[in-house]
Amino acid sequence: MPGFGIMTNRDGGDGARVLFSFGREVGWLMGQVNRGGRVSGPIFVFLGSAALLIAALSQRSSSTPNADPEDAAAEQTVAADAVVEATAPIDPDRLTMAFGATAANDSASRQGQVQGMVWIPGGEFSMGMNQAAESLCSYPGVAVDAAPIHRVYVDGFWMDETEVTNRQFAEFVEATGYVTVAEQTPSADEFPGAPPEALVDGSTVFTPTAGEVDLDNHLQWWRYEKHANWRHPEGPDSTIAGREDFPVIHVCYEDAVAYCKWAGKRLPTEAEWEFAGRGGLAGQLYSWGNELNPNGAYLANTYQGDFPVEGGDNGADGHSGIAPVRQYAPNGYGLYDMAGNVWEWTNDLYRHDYYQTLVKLEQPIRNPQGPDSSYDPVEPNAVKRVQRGGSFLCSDLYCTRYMMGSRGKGEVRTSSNHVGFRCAKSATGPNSTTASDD
Ligand SMILES: [Ca+2]
Ligand SMILES: [Ca+2]
Repeated sequence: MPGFGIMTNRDGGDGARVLFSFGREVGWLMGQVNRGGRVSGPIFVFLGSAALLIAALSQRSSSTPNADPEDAAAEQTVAADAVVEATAPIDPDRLTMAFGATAANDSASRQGQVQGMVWIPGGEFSMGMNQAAESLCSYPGVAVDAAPIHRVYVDGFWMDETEVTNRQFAEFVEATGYVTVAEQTPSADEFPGAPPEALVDGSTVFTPTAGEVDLDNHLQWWRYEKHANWRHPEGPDSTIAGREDFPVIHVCYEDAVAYCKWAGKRLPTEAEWEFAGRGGLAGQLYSWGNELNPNGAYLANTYQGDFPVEGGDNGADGHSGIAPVRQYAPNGYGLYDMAGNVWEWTNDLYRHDYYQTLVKLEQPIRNPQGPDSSYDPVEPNAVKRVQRGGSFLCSDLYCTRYMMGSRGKGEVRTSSNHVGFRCAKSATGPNSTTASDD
C-alpha cells in the first residue's frame, strides 16, 4: 500500500518530511546523500507491478516559510547569496585557528537554585570541530559543517541536568492537553497530492537491517511507523509504561518549544549547548576528555557493533538501544548524556556554512543565536534546526556525532525515536549578567 513517510538523513539526526510510496511491495526511495554529506539526488525509485511514483519532497507548509513557490524561489536566492558570501576568502590564520582555553565567568552572579537544572557559568570558549577529527569516523563528513573553530562568548544560564523524560513530558501533556505533531493526522494542505490513505499520523522508527548494507542509503534502516508517537515509541502496540525515566522521543522542534514554554524555560542556543557540553574543558573530543573509553569505561550511550544490523547493537556500554537518563557519569558541569542517548534540539536554525560565516567576524562572537535562515544543501527546501550530541545509534562506523563540536540537524516538523531535547533558562536577578528570555 502506498504510505506516508518521513525521511531522515544519516542516522536520522537530520531529515525532512517526505511523502513516498513505501513498503516492500512497492519499492524504495534512494540516493539522497553520498559520502561527505553532499547531494546526489534526491532520486525516487519505485519498483514493482504497481510501480507508482506518488511522491514529492515536501515540508509541513503550515510551519515553513517557503511553501509558496515564489517565497521558495526568493529564499533560494537569499540562500545562494549567503553561500557566495560564505565562500569568500577567509583569513588563513582563522582557518587554522586552534582550540583556545575556556575562560568561564565567575559563578557568583548565580541567584538561588532551579530544580532539576544546573548553573552553567558561561564565558569564552572555542567552538566547533577540528577537521582532523574526521579520521575517528569510518564514514566521512562528520566535521564538514563543524569547522572552522571559532571563539564564542555566552552569558551564564541554567541547563536541565538531563534530557526531558517521559515522566516530565507526561506532566506537561496532563496539564495542557498538548498533542504532539506526530499524533496529528497530516493534512492534505501540507502534503498536496498525497492519497488520503497515506495521511496517517506516525513517526520515524529505527529498524535494523537483516544483514550488512551499504551505509549510503539510510532509508534502509528507517521506517515510517503509523501511530508511533511519544506514548507508543515503536508503534501502537508499544508503551512507555516502565520507561518513565527514559528521554521523551518522537518530539519535533515545536513540541520541544511548547514544553519549554510550559516549564518557564526555553531551548538552548547551539553555542550554549556546546559550552555546557564541554563541561569547562577546552577542545576535547568528548564531553569528558579526549579518550572515548578512559580505562575501558563507557561514558555515554552510543552504539557498539555492526551498524545497522539486527542484533548488531551489542550494548558493550551497558545499553542496547535507548537508555534511562543518568546512566553514565555527568560531565564537568553536572550534565548527563550530553553525548549520546538521544539527540537534543537546539533553537538555532541550521546552515551548513554558518561557521564559515562566523569565523570572519570579530572574535569572540557574543551570544550567537544562529543564522537568520536555514539552508542544508542536502535538502535545500527543508527548514531545519540544529540538533546536538548524537544518539544511541551513533557509532564509529557511521556517525560519531557524540563527539563534542559536531553538529546534527533536523527538519522542524519531523520526529523520530532517537531525538529528544533538554531545556535552558536564562538567569534573572539584579546581579545577573544575562539577557532575559524573549
Ligand atoms: Ca548503547
Ligand atoms: Ca543526549
